[in-house]
Parts: sequence; C-alpha cells; structure tokens
Amino acid sequence: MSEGSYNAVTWLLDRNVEEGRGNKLAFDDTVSRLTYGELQRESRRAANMLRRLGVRREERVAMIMLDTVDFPLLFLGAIRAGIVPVPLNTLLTADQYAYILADCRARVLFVSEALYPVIKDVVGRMPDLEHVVVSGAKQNGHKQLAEELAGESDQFTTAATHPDEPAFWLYSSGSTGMPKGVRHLHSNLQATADTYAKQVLGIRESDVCLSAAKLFFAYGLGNALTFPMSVGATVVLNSERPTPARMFDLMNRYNPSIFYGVPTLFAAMLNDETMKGERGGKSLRICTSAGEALPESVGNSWKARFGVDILDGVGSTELLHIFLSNAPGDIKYGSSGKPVPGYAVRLVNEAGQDVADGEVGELLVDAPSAGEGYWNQRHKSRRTFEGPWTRTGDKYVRDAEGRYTFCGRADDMFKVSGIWVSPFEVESALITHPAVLEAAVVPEADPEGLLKPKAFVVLRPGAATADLQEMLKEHVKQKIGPWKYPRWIDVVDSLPKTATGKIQRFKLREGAN
Ligand code: 3SK
Repeated sequence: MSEGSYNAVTWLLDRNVEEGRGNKLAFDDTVSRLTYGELQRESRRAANMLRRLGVRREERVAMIMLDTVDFPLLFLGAIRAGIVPVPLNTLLTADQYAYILADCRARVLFVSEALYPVIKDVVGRMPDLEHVVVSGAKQNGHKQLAEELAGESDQFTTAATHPDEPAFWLYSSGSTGMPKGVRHLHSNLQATADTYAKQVLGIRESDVCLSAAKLFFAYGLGNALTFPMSVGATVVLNSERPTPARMFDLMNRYNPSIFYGVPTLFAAMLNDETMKGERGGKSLRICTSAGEALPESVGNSWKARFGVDILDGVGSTELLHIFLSNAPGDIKYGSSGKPVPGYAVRLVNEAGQDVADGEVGELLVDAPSAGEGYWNQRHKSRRTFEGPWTRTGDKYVRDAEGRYTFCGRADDMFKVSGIWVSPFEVESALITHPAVLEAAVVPEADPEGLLKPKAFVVLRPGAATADLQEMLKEHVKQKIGPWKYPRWIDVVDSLPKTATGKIQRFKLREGAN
C-alpha cells in the first residue's frame, strides 16, 4: 500500500502474521478452522475472486451468511480489495432482502446454503445482482464458494484505501421499518478495538472469544472479529441458534475466556432447568451484555452462579460498537455505566441544551467509530449525524457519579433480544391480516423484566375470532421476522388517538404497566 493509505485488513489481519502469529488459530466454527496465516491467504483468494467476477472498488457485495469461517474470509477479502461488503441479518424475509439488495445495488450475493431458500425467488429480479455464490453445496446452478476460491492465487496487492473511505455497510432498522445502510469507514474497526476492546474489556492475545450475537450485527462483528483479531486472539464461531443448550455445549468444549451475550440469553441460561449443573467452561473471565438494559437480578444471579461479572453496555449500528459501559471493578447493574474512553457524550433537552445531572435528556455521542451517514438518505443522515455528534434517539439520565441510566426511546422504538423493533412495522404487519382493522404496539416487560411487543387490535366487523391469537402471531412472524411478533394481543373497541388521528401509544403503555 502507498504511504498515507490505510486498509483495515492490513491492521486487523496482516499485522498478526507479520508479528509471528501466522500459525495461531484465528477462527473455529466447530467444523472448519483457520489460522491467521490461512485466513490471510484465503482472504487474498477471495479478493482475487471478486476482481475476477468483475466487482470494482467501492462497489457492494451482499452477504447473507451464517457464522462460519467463510464469513471472515469474505468480509476481509472484500475490504482488502477496496470492495464494500454488506453483511445482512440472516433472519429477514424475502421482501426485506429484495429491498436491501436493490438499495445497496449489490453486484454479488454470498449466501449460506441453509439460507438460500429464502432468497431463491428474489435473486432473479435484482437488476444489479450479477452473481450468487453459495457457501456450501451448489444451489440452482449458482456458483459455489469453495470452487470459486480454489483456482485463485493467494497473492494480492491490498487496495491502498483511505482511512476515511467506506469499508463496509451495516443496515440499521428504521422507525418506519425501512432499514438504512450505514456506511462505515476503514478506520472505524480499529477505533472500536483501541477504545472499548482495549480499555474496557482488556482483551488479550490469550483470550478465546464466544459471541451469542452474530457477525452481521455490529455488536457481534466487534465481539467475534474486530476485537479478537486486534490482539491475535481466537474465536469460536456459532453457526447455530444461540440456545442455552448450544451455548453451554460450546462453553464446555472450547472454554472461552470471554462470553458476549444479550440479556434474554443470560436470563434463559440461568433459568434453564436442564442446565442447572452447567458452569460455563473452566476459563471464563468476563462477560458482556448489550442490546437492551440488563436487569439487575440477571447480573447478580449470573455473578453468583458463574463467578464472573457481566459488563453491561450500550452501542449502536451507527457508532459500530459500545460507547457507554460498565467496567471491570466499576459495575452497577441496572445502569449502562460511563462513557467508554475515547467517546464523549452529552445529554440534551429538546432545545439542544445540556441538561443537569438527574434530568432526562437525549444522548448524543462524539465517536471515533461513527458511520459517515446513511446511504441515499440525506434527510435522515442530517438528523442523526450532526457534525461530530451522533444522535442516538435514546433518553438517559446521568447521576452524580457520572453513570448513565436508560429511560426510553425518543421515538417509540424498543429492542427485543437486542434487535430494534418499530411498533409501526409490527402494526403495519398486523393490519395486513384480514381480521384486523387497526393495531397499536407497545413494549411490555415479561416476567424477567425484558421487553417484548404487546399489541392492541381493533377487529373488522364480523372477523372470525377462533384461534385469533395464534393466527395473528404467525402472520407477523411470516411478514417481518420471528422476533417481532406480539407476545400478547388485546382485542379492544378503539385505540386512543390525538385530534389529528395519531395513535397515543403512551396511553397504552401506561395502561399496560
Ligand atoms: O445494541 C447495542 O447495544 C449494540 C452494541 C454494540 C454494537 C451495536 C449495538 C446495536
């Protein structure tokens, strides 16, 4: 690379080989393993393959990929070539994939064999998509990844990108349900490693990392790719659903030292009667949680049973990873902790003025890892990325010790198992059902204190009500994704509305609590 240029892969991957860690295990997905040296060579083959397929610098390639060793080799191979990988949530519906593939204009789609059925009817109608490459067995005459890589050279001159050049995109859910492509820069990955990973988590070369959050999430990408690679550590990838049984099984087999989870999973692991004897392997030294606030009771029970702390923090797709966090030796369960070193935060009122300790304000963050904007969304970009400050849309209060506690969203969105849910999107899905005239959705705490969607529906006159609950739940799952369906559905005569017809969800929330 030329002087002054910076390609994230040189720092993340090639440096490990140069510093003598070429034979060290980088990724193990329980079926295949890659050392740092092998990953370097495979990522060069992937870069050559992309060039051969006709993809040019700055063009996008989409990835609908399970967490196997193929994920890092493709993600890093594309970045090495100056091509922009766009990893996508593996739980989306065909329509959602069609929207995103058209939006990002991906030239190539990499898809895991098991996920191919969801997109098989979509790929033919994407005007910019020229190749589908399947990781696993060949499907429908499409290309197969292993075959495509096999003939490629493992030599490649890494693209001399700029630190401020887009390296990859991640899609963030929007309040209208339409995801927005956040453009992340080459320097952003190192920025999260130098701050949170190094200064809060204290990641080290000897760590073995296991993340319940998948690599397509910003949280999972940092946990199981950027952070371990930043120090030459080892990652155990989980390509399956992160159930308590699966997680305990991986912990027993691989003895991770860092386990990155989400509150729903920590609670499920603690409550699973069949797993009461499990200890989480013999090397666990720290756990992290993000996605939604970790209930105090879950943090305390985890510490009592496993003897390690859970560092609860908050991050966002726009800022790439965690910017507020509890830290080892400075933990208060129920709070999101303090700003991560390197990140500045402000709490502001509606007039944009800083609020005092004890007052609620919207959280703004000045982050070295902020995305440079949303693709093709100037209005939304301007509202979110205001100069150095990124608006999070989260309401927080700060105490006299400088700790921040979550108070809710500035809009009506909330998280379920760490993934944003827009009430509007769930409502829109509900009213496409012939029985439903109107719908309103609010968050409701389950017995663990974790939020799930609750729906209030007004039925159409004469609508059949037999099996209504199950029918509507299944309908929403099919339309917008399995985690978004309402766990409780109340049939009501009318919804509370403003004079201009807007649903007053806050009234339903008050009634619900
Ligand atoms: O949900 C979070 O708190 C989070 C954490 C790290 C990275 C990305 C996100 C959305």
